[in-house]
Amino acid sequence: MNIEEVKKYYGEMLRIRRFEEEAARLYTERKIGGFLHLYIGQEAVAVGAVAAIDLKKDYVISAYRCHGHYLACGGSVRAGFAELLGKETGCAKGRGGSMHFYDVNLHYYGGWGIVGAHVPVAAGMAYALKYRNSGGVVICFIGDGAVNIGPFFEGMSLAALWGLPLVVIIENNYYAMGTPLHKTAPVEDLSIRALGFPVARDTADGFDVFAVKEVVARAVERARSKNQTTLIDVKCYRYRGHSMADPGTYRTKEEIEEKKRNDCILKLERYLDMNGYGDVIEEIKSKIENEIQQGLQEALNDPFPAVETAEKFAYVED
Ligand SMILES: Cc1ncc(C[n+]2csc(CCOP(=O)(O)OP(=O)(O)O)c2C)c(N)n1
Ligand SMILES: [Mg+2]
Repeated sequence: MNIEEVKKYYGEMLRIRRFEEEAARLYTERKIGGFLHLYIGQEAVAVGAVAAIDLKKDYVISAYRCHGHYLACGGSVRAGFAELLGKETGCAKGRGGSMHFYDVNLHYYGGWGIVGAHVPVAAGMAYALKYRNSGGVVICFIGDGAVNIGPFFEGMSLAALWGLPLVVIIENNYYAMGTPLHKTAPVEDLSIRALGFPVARDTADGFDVFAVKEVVARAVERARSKNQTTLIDVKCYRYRGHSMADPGTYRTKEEIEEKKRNDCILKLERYLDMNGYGDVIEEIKSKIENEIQQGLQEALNDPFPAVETAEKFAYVED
């Protein structure tokens, strides 16, 4: 492993985890309205995938567990917290909240609350990139719960038919709310669905940021050079409940502890430690902590939107 890359991805994953831990705290303090779905445990998927693309020309879109994808695309900690808090400085001007992070400048197109609904949107984006000969690719993150829903099939069918530069990543964390994977699919590898469209398929270990990067890079190359769509099953796990309102009675503590032993961040921390970079770990931790605390304080002090603007920004305006 390249040590500079290890440091970079370690920092990026830690940044997401610390953001999520602080978000959980804000939620229990009742400072955040609506739902809050945390990404803790799955950080290697967003960071590994985004490491494989070029955000100058490529685009990212994801579901409602979206804070990690936004941050991995270079989203600001302050604008993220501000969005959760409903502040004017939020990345969606405080109108979207937890499920609707968004930043067109970063090429991050949300943050979608309806399961599977963004797959046809991703196909449309990929169509536009191909039509304009831009050389760009779209990465679309979905959950394992999305592969049984109509829009998934509609988007994938068109992607196959039109040969779209699209990479669909199934973040297969084994659960859709409280429903375990074995109750919704006859196999664990959901990339099997690729055969029916057909599109290319692959799998990756979502606890290993380098493995995710490698597999996504291959798919991106296929999309860029041959306009071929790929469906990737990435095995991962969310340590927290589906949302903050979920007591998680459908799985055991032992199962969660077993998954945590393979944690994507601890793995890189151990690697750095064993190779004599203990001081680097502390440096990265303190840099991230400063960024998190500063962004959080700024967001807490930021203003709420003015009441008279309540109806603005729902639609594009001239
Ligand atoms: C069309 C639709 N049906 C139901 C819901 C309610 N719902 C919200 S999240 C979710 C489970 C999705 O699980 P998965 O796709 O595996 O994503 P994960 O939460 O594991 O990240 C459901 C059924 C919804 N948002 N949209
Ligand atoms: Mg799931």
